[in-house]
Amino acid sequence: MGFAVRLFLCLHVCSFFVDFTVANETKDEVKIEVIFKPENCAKKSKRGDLMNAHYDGFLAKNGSQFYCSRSEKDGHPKWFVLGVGQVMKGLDIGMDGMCPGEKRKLIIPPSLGYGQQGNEKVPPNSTLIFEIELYSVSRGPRSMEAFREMDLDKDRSLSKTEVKKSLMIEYEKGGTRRDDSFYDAIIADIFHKSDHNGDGMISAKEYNIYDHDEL
Ligand SMILES: [Ca+2]
Ligand SMILES: [Ca+2]
Repeated sequence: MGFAVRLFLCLHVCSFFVDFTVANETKDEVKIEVIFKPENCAKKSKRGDLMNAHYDGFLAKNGSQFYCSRSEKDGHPKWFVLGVGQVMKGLDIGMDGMCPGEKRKLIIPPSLGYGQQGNEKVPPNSTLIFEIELYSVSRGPRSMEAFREMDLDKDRSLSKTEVKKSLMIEYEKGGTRRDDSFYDAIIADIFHKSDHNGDGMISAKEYNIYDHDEL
């Protein structure tokens, strides 16, 4: 339960991550420089893991900073799922195989970053430099185990009621009551992102973004 709920929270919190254009030049790659690696690294990040990290983004051409997660909104480290397009391609690639506590510098070509368009802070065709500190790696937030736990009536589909029940367990652990509007906002966001065919249910297929075929 915890993982799934945390993923939902992540989708909620990480809405600043955008979809990025896929690389069209195969020779482009991310350069990875390991700045610090903890001695003890039993668990390395891989696709599908829930990541918690701080990062700073700079333009390679003049070193100016265009992004800093520390000064963004609440300043908490960002949550996202690795390897599924919640962050730009270059971060998905460059943060693979990373240990909790590790620091990396990534040099990301435009094709794996903001591309030809750029964004409001990044000019078109910019090579990007990211300095990353990874705090935690959690396994498989979208595991089938988590899905089955949430799917109370076992119809292989998550209704809004089922999602709400799992959110309530998570949010009201400490005994704090939340009102309906609190949950309605989160649930609307979750369904907006996961209910691709708009039928008001999150099917196993819609939920399972890792191409597993266990169901
Ligand atoms: Ca169900
Ligand atoms: Ca659906």
